[in-house]
Amino acid sequence: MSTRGNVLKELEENIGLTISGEELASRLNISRAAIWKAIRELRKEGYSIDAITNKGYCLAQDSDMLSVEGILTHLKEKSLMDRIHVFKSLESTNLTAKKIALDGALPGTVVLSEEQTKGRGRMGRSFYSPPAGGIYMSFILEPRFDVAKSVLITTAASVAVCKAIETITGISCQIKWVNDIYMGTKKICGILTEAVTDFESGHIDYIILGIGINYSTSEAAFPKELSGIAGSLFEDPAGNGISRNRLIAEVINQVLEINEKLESREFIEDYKSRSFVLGKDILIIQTAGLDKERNLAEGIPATAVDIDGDGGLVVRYKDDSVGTLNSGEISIRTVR
Ligand code: BT5
Repeated sequence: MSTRGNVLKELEENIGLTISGEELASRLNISRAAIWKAIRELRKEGYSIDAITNKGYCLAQDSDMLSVEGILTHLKEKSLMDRIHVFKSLESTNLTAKKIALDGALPGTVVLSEEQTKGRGRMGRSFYSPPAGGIYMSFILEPRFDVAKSVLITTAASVAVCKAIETITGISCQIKWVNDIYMGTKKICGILTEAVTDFESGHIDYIILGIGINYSTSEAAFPKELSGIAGSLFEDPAGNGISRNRLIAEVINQVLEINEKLESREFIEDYKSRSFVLGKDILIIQTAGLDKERNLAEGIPATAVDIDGDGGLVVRYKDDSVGTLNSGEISIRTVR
């Protein structure tokens, strides 16, 4: 790690506390001049670091700059450090993750960006991703088994994100099948799972799991068309003093843990208990197929009755027949 990285790691591990230049220099086995140079570099990047005479340096408690070092402090698996990549601005973290996967990036790699200029949702929709206050991240994952089950990965990831949010912030969220996470009536997170396929063999090489969380994006930062739809975990731009790095690390911890145990499907019960769709009357909006126009306008009324072992939504139609929705081509609206 560079001197800058080492100094940042020490400051992140002691966020809100003052460490003397002498202490830093001896821990890192470098000169005090080198420490000072690194501090200047970090300040230039935007870190708020106080230099307190005769005491030392202190990274402000409410510092919320995304960094590998800040994430690493809270990461269970420290060896993943080299697989975390933080960018200032990207079109889409899913797109970059796909590109680096094709260039040989290892499973477990995570791509993050402060903002996305073309954040993607499902079915050609967009995910609004302004800078400051958002978390936009994509995992490169190995397809563990039949990828037709990719809805299972989305299901598992929804549980992982809810658990991470709960652990770090104490806020409980609910899941709308299949990929939306809500706090109260507002969507605060969306998940997009995509496959990277070998063009010749058709074999799925990687799964790209993209997660977008509105952490402390202000109401005013959302475009008009999202008002009443999108919300954020925190109104306070400083996220109530909890850094995004901390939540990101916990999301990584939880996603990797749940992904290891995907086949056991243990998380399905957890998913069900967080689902706000089960037991409700819904409209199935079929966005693919011949009936597109009609279905978009009217939807098919049904009742959501269960989540099956593959993350599919079991529904009962008005004629009492039962079916399962597995496709990502379907979205659901709760009847108001
Ligand atoms: C999603 O699609 O919700 C999946 C979003 C995945 C975003 C992540 S961010 C990291 C990674 N890189 C990417 O490029 N994407 C992933 P969908 O279910 O299709 O929902 C899209 C709809 O949600 C839009 O049509 C809007 O109505 C609404 N929406 C857009 N931006 C939003 C936001 N920031 N917060 C809440 N709702 C939003």
